[in-house]
Amino acid sequence: MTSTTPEPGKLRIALIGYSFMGSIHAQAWTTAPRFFDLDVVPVLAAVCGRDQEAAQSFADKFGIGRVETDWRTLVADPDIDAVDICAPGNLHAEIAIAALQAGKHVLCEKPLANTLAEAEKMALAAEEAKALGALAMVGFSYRRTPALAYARELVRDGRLGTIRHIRASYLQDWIVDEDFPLVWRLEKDKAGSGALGDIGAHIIDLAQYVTGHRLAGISALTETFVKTRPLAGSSSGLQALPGLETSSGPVTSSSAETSSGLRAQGPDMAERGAVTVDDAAVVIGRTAEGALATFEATRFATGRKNAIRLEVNGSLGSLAFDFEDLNELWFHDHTDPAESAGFRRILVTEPNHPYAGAWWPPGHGLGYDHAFVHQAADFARCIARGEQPEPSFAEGLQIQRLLDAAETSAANNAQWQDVTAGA
Ligand code: SOE
Repeated sequence: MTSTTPEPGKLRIALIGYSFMGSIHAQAWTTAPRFFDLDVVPVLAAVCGRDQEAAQSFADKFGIGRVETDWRTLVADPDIDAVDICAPGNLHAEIAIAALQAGKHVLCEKPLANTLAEAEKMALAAEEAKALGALAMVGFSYRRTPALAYARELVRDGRLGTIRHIRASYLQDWIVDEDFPLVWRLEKDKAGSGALGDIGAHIIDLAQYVTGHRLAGISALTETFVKTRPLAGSSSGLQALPGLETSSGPVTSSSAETSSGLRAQGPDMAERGAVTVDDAAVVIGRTAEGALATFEATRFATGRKNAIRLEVNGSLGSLAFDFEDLNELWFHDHTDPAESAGFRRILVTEPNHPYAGAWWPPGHGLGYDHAFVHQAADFARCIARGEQPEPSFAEGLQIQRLLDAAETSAANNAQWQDVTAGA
C-alpha cells in the first residue's frame, strides 16, 4: 500500500491515456494552478499509453518527465498520489479499483464504467478507499461550465419554483458517413454503449445536477442506423483522428477527411465489421420529485457538432442553455408582469458567477476546455481538504443504473423500468 499524503504542496498525477481526453486533462492540470489558488499544486508526474513513442511525444509536449506503457507500474508507485483515467471504458474498472486499493486518489472519465456490475465494484472500492484517505471522482466535466453551474444556483435559490419539465439533447454528427471506420467508440466491448453512454450520460448528469432531481424510472429507444463499418486497422496507413483511436492504436485512414469525419476508402477498407453499440438513443423519464424528463442523444444529427441543449421549466420560471453559446444562460422569470416577461439572456461571465471570476474581464468568454480546468481545480482542492469531490463514484453508479435501465428498456420495446433514485 502506498501513501495518500501528497508531497507537501504537490499532487503527483499519473495520466492514463494521451488522446483527446488525455490532452484536455493534461492541459487542465497544467492550467488549473495558474488561475485558481490551490492548497496542493497538481503536477503531471507521468503519462501512460501502450504506444511508447506516441506517449513520449505527448510527454514532450506537456513537459511530463516520465512515460510508462503499463499502468500497473504507476499504480504501485509511492511517488504517485493520484491516477487520472482517460482510457477507453473497458479499462476504467480494473485501473480505478487497483488504484483505489493502492490508496491513490482517482479521477475517472465518464461514463464510470461499461457495465453496471463494474460500476458497482468501482463505487464499492471508492467507499472502501476512504479508509486509506483516497478519494474518487467521475469526470462529468460539463457541470463545471459556468452557465450550467449558475443554472443550478438559480434552481437552488428557488427561482424556478417547482420543476415540472426537464428537456435535454446532445447532438453530434461525426459518424453520419457510412464509411467512417469502426473506431473503439463503436465497439461494445470497448465503449460499453454508443451515443447513450458517451453523450447521453452527460445530459442525464446535467439534468440531475442542475435540478437536484433524480430519475426514478425511464423508458428508452435506441437505434444503430449503420450496422457495419470499415475495419479501422492500423495497417491501412491513414491519418490519425484525435480522440477516436481504435482499440489497437490510433485510427488510421488513407482517405480524405470530410466534415463529418473520415471517409474511409481504399482496398483495405473493403472489410467491414459490425457496429455493436447504439448510434442514437431517446429516453423519457420521471423524477422522484415529480418532473417529466426527455433526453435525446445522437451521433446522426447532421450539422450538429457538439450541441448540448438543456431546458428546465418550473412553476416560477424557466432556464434554457445551448452549448453552442456556452457563456449564455436564458432565464424567464414567470413572476414578472406578463406584458414584460420573457426569456432574457444572462452572460455568465461576471466575477461572482461560478468559476468566471478566476478568468477574464466580463464578456470575454470561456470555452469547452475551461470546464476541465475547473474540474482539475475542484479535484485538487477537495484532495487537499480531505473532502469528497463531486460527482462521486456513487453518483457515477446512479447514472450507470440509468444507462443500464435504458438499454434494458430499449431491448424490450421501450418497456418502462423503475430505477433506484438515490445516488
Ligand atoms: C465523443 O463523442 C466526445 O468526445 C465525448 O466522449 C465527450 O465526453 C464529449 O465531451 C465530446 O464528445
